[in-house]
Amino acid sequence: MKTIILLVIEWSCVIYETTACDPGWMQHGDSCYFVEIHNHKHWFGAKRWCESQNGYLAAIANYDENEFLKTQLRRLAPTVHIWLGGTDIAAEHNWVWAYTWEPFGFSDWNTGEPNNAGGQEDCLTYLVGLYLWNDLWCGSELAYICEKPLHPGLLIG
Ligand SMILES: [Ca+2]
Ligand SMILES: [Ca+2]
Repeated sequence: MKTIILLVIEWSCVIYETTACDPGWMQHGDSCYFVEIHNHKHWFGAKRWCESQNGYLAAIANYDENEFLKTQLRRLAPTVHIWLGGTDIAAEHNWVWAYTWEPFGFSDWNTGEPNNAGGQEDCLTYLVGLYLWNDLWCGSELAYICEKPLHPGLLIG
């Protein structure tokens, strides 16, 4: 009987370890997210930082993931727009997630966006406060959201 109880405890520990995100990262579904609201970077710098953490600039697959991130942003209340991992830098109006180069399957553009204002808006943001999507000049220094798989080795957008 004692052996069985010990086995159950060990089993629980294994489950806990494989379902936890790193400290400071938030779990939703099969991903972990890190929202950086103080250390602002341009889109390429933010992308590089996420990659240095074995992640990528967040790629939003569906309504549920989008609502989760909006809820976190309302709570954290960043004071600038927030970079996401979408871009049309390779081909104007062809929006893809830089992580996979797959086209958007879901979008949440603000009214009138993407407008490629000034002919130079190629990177995806959440608008501060509204948290609807906008295209913006990639060189803007903004907050950003990184994402990485909950289970390393699985590729999940
Ligand atoms: Ca553009
Ligand atoms: Ca725009």
